[in-house]
Amino acid sequence: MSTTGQDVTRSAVPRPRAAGAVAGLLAAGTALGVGELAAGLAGTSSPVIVVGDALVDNSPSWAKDLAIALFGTYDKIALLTGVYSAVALLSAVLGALALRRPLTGYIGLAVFAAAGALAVTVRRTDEPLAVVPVLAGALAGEAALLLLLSSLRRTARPTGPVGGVFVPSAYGAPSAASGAAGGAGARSGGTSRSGASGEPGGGYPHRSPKHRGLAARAAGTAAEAASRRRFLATGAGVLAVAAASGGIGRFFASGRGVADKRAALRLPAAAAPLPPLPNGTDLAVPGLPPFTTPNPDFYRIDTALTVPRVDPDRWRLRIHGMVDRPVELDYDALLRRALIESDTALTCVSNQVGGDLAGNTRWLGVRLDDLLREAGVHSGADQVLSTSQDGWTCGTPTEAVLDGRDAILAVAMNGEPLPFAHGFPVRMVVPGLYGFVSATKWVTDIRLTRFADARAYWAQRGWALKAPIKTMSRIDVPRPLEETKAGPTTVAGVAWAQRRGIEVVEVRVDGGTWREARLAEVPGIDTWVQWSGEFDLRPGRHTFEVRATDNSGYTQTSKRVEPIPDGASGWHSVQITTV
Ligand SMILES: Nc1nc2c(c(=O)[nH]1)N[C@H]1C(S)=C(S)[C@@H](COP(=O)(O)O)O[C@H]1N2
Ligand SMILES: [Mo]
Repeated sequence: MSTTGQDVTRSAVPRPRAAGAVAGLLAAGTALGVGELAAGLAGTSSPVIVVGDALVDNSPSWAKDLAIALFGTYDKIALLTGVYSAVALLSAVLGALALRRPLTGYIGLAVFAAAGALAVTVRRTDEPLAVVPVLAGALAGEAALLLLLSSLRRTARPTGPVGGVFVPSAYGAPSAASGAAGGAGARSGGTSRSGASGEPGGGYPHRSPKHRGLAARAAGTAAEAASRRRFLATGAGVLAVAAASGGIGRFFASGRGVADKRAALRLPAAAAPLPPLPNGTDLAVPGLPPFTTPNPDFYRIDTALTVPRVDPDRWRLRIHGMVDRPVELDYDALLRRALIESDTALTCVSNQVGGDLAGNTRWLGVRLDDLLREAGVHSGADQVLSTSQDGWTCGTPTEAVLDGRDAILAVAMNGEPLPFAHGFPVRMVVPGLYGFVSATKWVTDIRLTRFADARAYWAQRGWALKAPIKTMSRIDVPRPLEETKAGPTTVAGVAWAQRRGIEVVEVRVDGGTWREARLAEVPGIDTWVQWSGEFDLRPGRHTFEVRATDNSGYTQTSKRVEPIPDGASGWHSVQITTV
């Protein structure tokens, strides 16, 4: 083979190893980007973080000390930089090797993934789901490598008279292949497009080595440009996917910083703490929900597709509209105010008779009436229109906020900062009103206005403007259609009439006489109350019914109405079979 042939080979595929390295980097980048995205979506740590954490967790203390000595507080950045650099270096080498032996690349990536999966399993914290982003990333990385390698390979296939020359080079083996390919190029060149391509002198076989070299170089330049374009286009596409998925993943993950802040929060104690709950709020009937609803069990109702994660450091509340002095508060300023505790049951207007869209807890928060008085509410401003971070609106009667009940900006429930799903960092709670007119989660804006002038979210959709919670009772035990043993049978449930309190709960079986149920203790009138009764049942089918009377003397009506527009009514009944 002539020197010119060698020249052609070299110029035709510019630094194939470099292309391989780039392919390797891009594949690894895709793996990391998609891993980041999957982690963001799954709410788990990203693969790089998992690997970094595993390294930190499992490195000897002298290494940690050294790292801290060398990098100080930048030790985490140094560690991640190290992880990224190692991945970059290894993937570039792998990519270069994969040119000749694609399998090396695929297996290499799989080994990366296995290392990531191992990191997940050796991590001390229990986060098995973190393996999902590792696998997703690995799959995406393999796919990217496949695309990139095949774009390089296609590049290398004969594309013209001397296209064959590039085949071996493209795989990074210029010396072994150039001779054979040169011959192939010469042969095919003689019978194909050489004439048509307008090259002087006709077919290669009749040319001198020098001529052959020149022609090949000319054709090679065209093929080279095309090949480069193809590889660049594929590479750009892969890069875009990697960057976009990584960016989106990061965006989702940004909420995790807020989770850390929430976890680290130490809320001040209440300036006016309530006494502990009285003994006997729980009747200890199996199957009866506890008096205090555990936060994770608290019903959740909102219009948010993804739970907003509001950074407490960026949270602001504006109180404005029909007021003398608009107020603006940040989270610290809110927490500097006197906090009160309030035992209040929340209820959703959509709750059906017997439904479970109610929960009871001890809230911690700042009195809203104080704030409104400081702002100086204009007369005629009959609506407190609150808006959440995500744009949901809620209209609360001003008089309900100002009449002395525990209308609060709540920051905690059941001794814990509000869970994200329940409005972290700040929500409204106004006892006695259904949630849609009182309980704005992630509240950021409160405007004093008139019901005549502004309609809140659900009011625009046919629900009531004002919606005090209706007196309600529910049977929780036994469950509907349960089969129980004949004989002594416990019936139990909860009842609520926030702002009035429950005076009596009555229960009856099979339409018999109403019997007064036993009532549990309560700390106040704004919670629910547990009740229970005993019946001696014969075998057969039985129907229990319950009704409550509140402290205003009102007894629940048997008239069934649907939740819309202002809450369901009617007696709850449960059928069972005893054997
Ligand atoms: N931001 C916001 N707050 C909201 C809602 C909403 O959709 N968005 N729904 C309200 C309704 S209808 C109810 S019943 C209560 C439920 O509160 P919870 O999810 O903490 O139980 O939140 C209220 N606050
Ligand atoms: Mo609701």
